[in-house]
Amino acid sequence: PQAIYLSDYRPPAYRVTHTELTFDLDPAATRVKARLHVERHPEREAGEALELDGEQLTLKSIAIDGQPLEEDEYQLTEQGLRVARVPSRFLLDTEVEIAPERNTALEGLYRSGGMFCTQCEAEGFRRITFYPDRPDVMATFSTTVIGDAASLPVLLSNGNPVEKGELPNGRHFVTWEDPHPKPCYLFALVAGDLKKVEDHFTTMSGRDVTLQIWVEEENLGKTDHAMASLKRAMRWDEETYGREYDLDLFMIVAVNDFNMGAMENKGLNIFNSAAVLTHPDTATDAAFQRVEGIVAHEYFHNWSGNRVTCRDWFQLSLKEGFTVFRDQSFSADVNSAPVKRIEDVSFFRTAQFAEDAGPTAHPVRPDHYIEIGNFYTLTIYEKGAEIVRMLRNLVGWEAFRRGSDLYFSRFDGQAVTIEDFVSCMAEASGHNLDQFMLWYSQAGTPEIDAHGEYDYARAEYRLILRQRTPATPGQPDKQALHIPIRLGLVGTKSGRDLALTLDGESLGRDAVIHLREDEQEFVFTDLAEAPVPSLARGFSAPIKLNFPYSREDLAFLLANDSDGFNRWDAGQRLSLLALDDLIAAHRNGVEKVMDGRVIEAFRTLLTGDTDDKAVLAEMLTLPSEAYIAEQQPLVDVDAIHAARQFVKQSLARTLRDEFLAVYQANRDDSPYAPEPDQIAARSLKNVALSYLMSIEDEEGVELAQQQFEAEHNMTDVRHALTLLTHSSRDDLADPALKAFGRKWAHDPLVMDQWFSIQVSRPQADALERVKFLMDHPAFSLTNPNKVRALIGAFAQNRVNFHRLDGEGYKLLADVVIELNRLNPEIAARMITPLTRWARYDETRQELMKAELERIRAEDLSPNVYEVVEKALA
Ligand code: B3K
Ligand code: ZN
Repeated sequence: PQAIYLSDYRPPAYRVTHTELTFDLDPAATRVKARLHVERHPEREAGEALELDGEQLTLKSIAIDGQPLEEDEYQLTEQGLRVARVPSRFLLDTEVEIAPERNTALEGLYRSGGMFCTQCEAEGFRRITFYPDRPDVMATFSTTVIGDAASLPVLLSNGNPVEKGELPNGRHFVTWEDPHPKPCYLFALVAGDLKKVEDHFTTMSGRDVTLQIWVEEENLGKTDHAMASLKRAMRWDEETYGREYDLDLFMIVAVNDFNMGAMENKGLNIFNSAAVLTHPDTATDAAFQRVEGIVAHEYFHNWSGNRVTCRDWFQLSLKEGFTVFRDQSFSADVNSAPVKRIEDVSFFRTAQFAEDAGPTAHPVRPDHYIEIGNFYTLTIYEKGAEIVRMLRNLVGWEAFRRGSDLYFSRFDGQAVTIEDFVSCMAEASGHNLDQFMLWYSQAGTPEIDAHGEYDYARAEYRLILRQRTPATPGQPDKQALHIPIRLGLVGTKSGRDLALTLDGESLGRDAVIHLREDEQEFVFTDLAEAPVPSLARGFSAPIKLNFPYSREDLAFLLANDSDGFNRWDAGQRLSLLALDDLIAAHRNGVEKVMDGRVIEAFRTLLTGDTDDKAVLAEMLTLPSEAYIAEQQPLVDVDAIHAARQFVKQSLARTLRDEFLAVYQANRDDSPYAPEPDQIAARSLKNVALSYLMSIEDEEGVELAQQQFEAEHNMTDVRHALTLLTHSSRDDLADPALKAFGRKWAHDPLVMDQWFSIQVSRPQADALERVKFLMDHPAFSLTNPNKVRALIGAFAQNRVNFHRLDGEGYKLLADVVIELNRLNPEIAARMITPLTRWARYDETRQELMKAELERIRAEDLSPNVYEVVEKALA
């Protein structure tokens, strides 16, 4: 496979202004007729060949302006079709045959259960018909779908239905027209025996929009939350960004087999059923919130992605980073903002930091790739969103909104670049963002070493910041970035944020300073008391910030910081320091001693009166094993697990009564609602229960069993089941698992949870369970949700995946080898844990590399090839 370079970008030689498609659906032999209205690109010379992308297509006929082409007038290759001589403007007619039932890659047109559906981003449309499959070719579409009337009563595509009718042989058709020019990656088609739930939305200019969610009949009771979320998102985008929906119909379809969460096809969003269906009995609070976020994300793409799209796939973060930022802001506005930020950042610092430090590290705008499907990453999405967040903070919301308005009006209907976006922000704000652009081209996580000193005599605090970004593959040398650091100086006597004066300028009590050089000194004057600095508040930049905090400093910030995020972070840092000692003790075979300061900090949290239970639940949650691992120079899986378990159990033993009191105080028998107050109380209660269960406290066990058996809502049931399953007692685990598995055998999304819970247990039988469950009737290697639930969850089970006999690695490699043939996109994602081999001890390194070599010896898809080559480079 060949790499593609950003620097090679050229506009297409020919563009398509209008596309007419006719699908005659058949599982084994679907016919696709395409009539493309083609014209030469004004910037390109006459006489160039027409090159169309096409893969796995059987060409049946081809004609230009009605004239069938002779065999020597065109060439077919593995990648597409070439016509050497074409006029400057013409109609191209082709007919191809494809086999949706054999499409296990789930790209292009495929079958999911009895239905037909499509996934075209990034390059799936070329598996449907010959086409210039690139986002800078934008056309209006008219699509006729023909199918069997009995088995496929519903035939959907983008835009508005304009005609329908009966055909001979029990077939029928519907014609759809999408008036908005779009790239083919936004094309969608769905056909199946689906039922709909319908609602309406009146837009800010008073237009009525019909909203439909299409599902299989048995899921009709699981759409309320998605519909409510959609309406909230539509209103929010009008109020916050001034964006109005632009068609009369907006449809969401739930499908069971889907590689990602969802897809923003124009007017016809296709969703993984896991990302849209909810019910109090089957979905957890986290799932409700995830659905809300994804529904909003796909809807927001209607402007940030569809109306204004990407010029080429290197610009992917243009739409994804901006849209993630928009959905995060939405979720923060409609739920608990501090908790949303804590959740997003803890995920980011665990998973994106690991990506940025590994062999597949890449800039937010990569400059080359082999397979774009490998670039739907945390870096493109989440780091891209952090960059947009920094921009918003740098220029302020009002200028940001003006910049956003300018961007949408100036580039409406166009395919543009990241520079186009940032230059609107620069223009609207008057800021110079040249150095800031480096965030897009430079990979790796910047590390900031901070030092501070208070001078009593001069009443000054000197803060020195040094930045360096470690080398990443292909980028040995890094330049200094423009890093906004939001900070406060918390007075050690008053416990209050002190007034900040920098270079004679008064900045208030919470301010942003700008680090632009490798090293900079900031001197804050007129400080009557010594401060503890609270740095990078709210995670003001995607950096690692090191400051030599003492444990007393951290306990102080945990108690006094006015920034909720940093208060939480101080607690995490305090726990991490204690964990460091315990990890060392474990490795050296020394007796472990619990740090009393952590216990006192927890006691204060548990007994204090808090107004924010959701944040308190986060503060009582220890850093995850994965996050602790991120902080270690070399990951010692067993020591990390033992140390964390030790802290948890020590806290539980000492504060048992306090945890029990918190549990009891937060029980609630009122009917389930996914509302912030209820969610907060549930999470606090469940955190408390997990401490009690960590010591298998008698009363805790009883409460967990009661909670499981009460079947009040899935959040509580699932949490209790997890605690019982992860306990050391099989007499607790087995009956609960059995009961749950029997009760939910009919519901694939719940069975996914059942799979995950058991294969993530710390007990030594996790791997055997995976093998056993791979033969379970509810498991299937061709369904991405199942693969993630069983294999993906096991690969996150740190002690068991990293078994010293290498069996965990072997199992994953076996699955990757099979998936490489079935579904390359999923296969490439599943390898990720093996690519991180450099972080482990020598024995594990060798075992992991051996499995990567074994994969490399296969006949590889470009997706898997690219990842494996990087991992072994
Ligand atoms: N844009 C889609 C991504 C689909 C890519 C699959 N290869 C989902 C989203 O970000 O909204
Ligand atoms: Zn997206």
